[in-house]
Amino acid sequence: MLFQSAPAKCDTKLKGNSKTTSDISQKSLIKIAIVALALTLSLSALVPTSESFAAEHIIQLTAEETQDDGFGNKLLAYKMLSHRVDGLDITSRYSTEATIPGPTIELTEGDKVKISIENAIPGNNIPIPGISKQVSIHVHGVHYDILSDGTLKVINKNFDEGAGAGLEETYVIYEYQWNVALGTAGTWPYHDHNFETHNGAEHKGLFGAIIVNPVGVSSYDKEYVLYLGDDAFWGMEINGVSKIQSNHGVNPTLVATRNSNVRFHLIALGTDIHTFELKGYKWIDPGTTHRINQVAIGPLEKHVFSVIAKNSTRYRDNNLSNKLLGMEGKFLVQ
Ligand SMILES: [Cu+2]
Repeated sequence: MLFQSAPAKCDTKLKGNSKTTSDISQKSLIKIAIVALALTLSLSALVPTSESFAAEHIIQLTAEETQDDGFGNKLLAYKMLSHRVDGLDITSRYSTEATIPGPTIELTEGDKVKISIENAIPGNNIPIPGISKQVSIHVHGVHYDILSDGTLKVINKNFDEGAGAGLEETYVIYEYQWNVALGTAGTWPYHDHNFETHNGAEHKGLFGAIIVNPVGVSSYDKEYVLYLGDDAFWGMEINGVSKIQSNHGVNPTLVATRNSNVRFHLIALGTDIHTFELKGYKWIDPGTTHRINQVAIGPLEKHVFSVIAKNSTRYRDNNLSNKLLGMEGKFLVQ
């Protein structure tokens, strides 16, 4: 779209000139031709490669029951069954297990996504009046119509938009369509909205993130996705080259090579306000020229920044109650 709209702008500019071509000397015409050529060349440098622009993603997730959380509660987790980008199978970059956090899905502005959810939680297809057993995918940031909201009918007024027995509808698999429109670049959470209540089971482990990159974004050696829960970080890392996702779980140890360029994606879940610190590091506060060494982040806020990995340290939440709960992890530079 950038490419298509730009030549139109160029046309407008030339047509908008009150002089007709006969009024313009040959010299001026040559000048205009050179400018137009330079403009076309500079714009064509912005044209992305086919694999990163307007790609079609076909994604299949399941939601599964995992281990006991230590208090007799079963946790739930998303698992990537299949991810194809314009037909290319990239499923091997994800864990073969259901993980908390769920898979991080990397997209580029301009992409289109068809993403389905299958419910693999035992007993999910037997309706119980007043209780939803559906699981869904409700995403933030990207565009979609009401049928892809991933909520129950009591919220969206259309359907119970998930897999399993809902309050009214029962589906084995439910598919959503996302339009990764221009202007949606950023890191956004997705989560269940339908399990047991209309608020869903994000707190039981059904959450993940999408990273929407602008076209032509610089690449990073590692990406760390850290969710700030009310009592722990949940996180994972992504190798910038192989795109393999690893080190999932609570307060994960994040690993980097010395002098590599790494990017942190912080997403706050739950209800607490956090003060994130990466001790010994400073970074640019996005949208400003300020260098900061910690950041306050509240429910559903996000903060994305990059640093050059120099020294091993710890990341932590400096808010007293969260600090007392041990909300911290290692950042190992090797
Ligand atoms: Cu949400």
